[in-house]
Amino acid sequence: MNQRVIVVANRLPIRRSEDGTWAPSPGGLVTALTPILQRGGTWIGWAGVGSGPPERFRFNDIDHVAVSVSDAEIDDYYLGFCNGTLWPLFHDGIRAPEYHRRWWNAYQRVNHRYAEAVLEHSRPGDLIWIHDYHLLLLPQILRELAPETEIRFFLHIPFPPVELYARLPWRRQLLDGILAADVVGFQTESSTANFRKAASTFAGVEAADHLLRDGGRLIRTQTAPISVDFGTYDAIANSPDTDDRISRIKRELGNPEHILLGADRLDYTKGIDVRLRAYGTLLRQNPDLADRIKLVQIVVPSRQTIGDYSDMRQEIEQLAGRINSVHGGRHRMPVHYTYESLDREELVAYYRAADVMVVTPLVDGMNLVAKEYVASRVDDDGVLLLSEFAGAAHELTEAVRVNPYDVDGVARAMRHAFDMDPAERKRRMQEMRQTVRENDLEAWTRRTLDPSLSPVAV
Ligand code: GDG
Repeated sequence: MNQRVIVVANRLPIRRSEDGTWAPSPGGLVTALTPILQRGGTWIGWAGVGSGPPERFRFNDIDHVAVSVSDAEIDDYYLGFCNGTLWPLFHDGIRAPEYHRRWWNAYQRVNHRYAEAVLEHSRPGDLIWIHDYHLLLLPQILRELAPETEIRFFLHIPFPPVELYARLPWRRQLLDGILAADVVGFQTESSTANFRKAASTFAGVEAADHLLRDGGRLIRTQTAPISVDFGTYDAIANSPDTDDRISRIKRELGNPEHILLGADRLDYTKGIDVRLRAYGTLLRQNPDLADRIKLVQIVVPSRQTIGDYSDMRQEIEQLAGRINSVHGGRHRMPVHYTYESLDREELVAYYRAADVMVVTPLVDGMNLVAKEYVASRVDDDGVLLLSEFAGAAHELTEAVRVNPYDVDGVARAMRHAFDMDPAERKRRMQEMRQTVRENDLEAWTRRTLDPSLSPVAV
């Protein structure tokens, strides 16, 4: 595509390194978009810290525009409306969403600020590509200020069933916000269907095929499951450095017979507590296993100042501690728990060291960890245990599927996973690798930026 792409997301794809300089964030989206943006695009977002970089700067051959968000707005817009209202509501309401007019006001204000930045740093003909739940009002604000702009929007988290969405006091405003985009993308068919139902119920648009008609405008909806950069994971996993890391990791863990792995951002949607409970059940039912297996749980710090998150952390740490005190001994700890962020090379080594990857979200837009595990298993081995409520479950059909609400079922699935015979493990992993290889991040980018999806004439 020759059009210049302006990516707008809550965060810029950079982070501050320990020496105070800026470095690219290691995220997959950044890797996928870098070549496109290096041909002349811009990334607009918040730098993640109050005293950020200059407003506009070139980094990694990409123009970056930093939007400023004040401390009060971090509270009301980011921690408040984004992560205290929208995040829980859009994740099946598994924590009670809070509705505060002050948060809503801040959300509107910050969305307007992003719109000003887009207008200032784009020119006619650019494609504006807006990401995620932080910026649901942005398409409409832009459409009003610059009606001819081509706008695409992608939601990374699930769109909830209409019965839940109905509770939102600002349900109409947010739908109108999104509906001003030309193309609206979702991770799964059910999110797409939920959005279309909500749009026809509360925003009075007509739905037909993949289109929505809003007066004289047509909006296209698209289901496009996001993926990972298969080649990069495959290459890291194949490197001699990874082999050394795997040996070190296994040695440090005491060379257990079987390693189960969980790696998640701290979040109550990820079901980290579920897998610890299931693991405790497994050990209770099979006491002989405590000497032979180890669950490694890596928790990446996230949104730590929100009460639900610190509560979840405490609960997880208590569960891990209890399992170690009940089933452990002086020289054995059945759970190895860390609360830290690892670099990607180390994470891939853990993926390769793990006989079973345990991914048990109660609800998840996609879950990239599941796909990264598959992309890293260059040895065609390893079993993926995957919640049926992760978006990734629709594609990774050869995973061992679990209902994360059924703790006994998850415990049985863990046992089944490491009892699985090698030929079946290989067949399943090869099939999943084929799926992720063919539907990798580049394929997703091609689909979501496909020029033939451009505005449809009525
Ligand atoms: C949202 C949606 C959707 C993990 N440990 C470390 C680390 N990670 C990286 C993984 C992975 C990413 O974090 C987590 O991605 P997920 O997809 O699992 O989850 P969310 O953060 O909730 O993402 C989700 C996604 O958006 C994309 O659309 O799939 O459903 O909730 O890439 O590798 N990264 C580093 N250190 C770690 O220890 N650096």
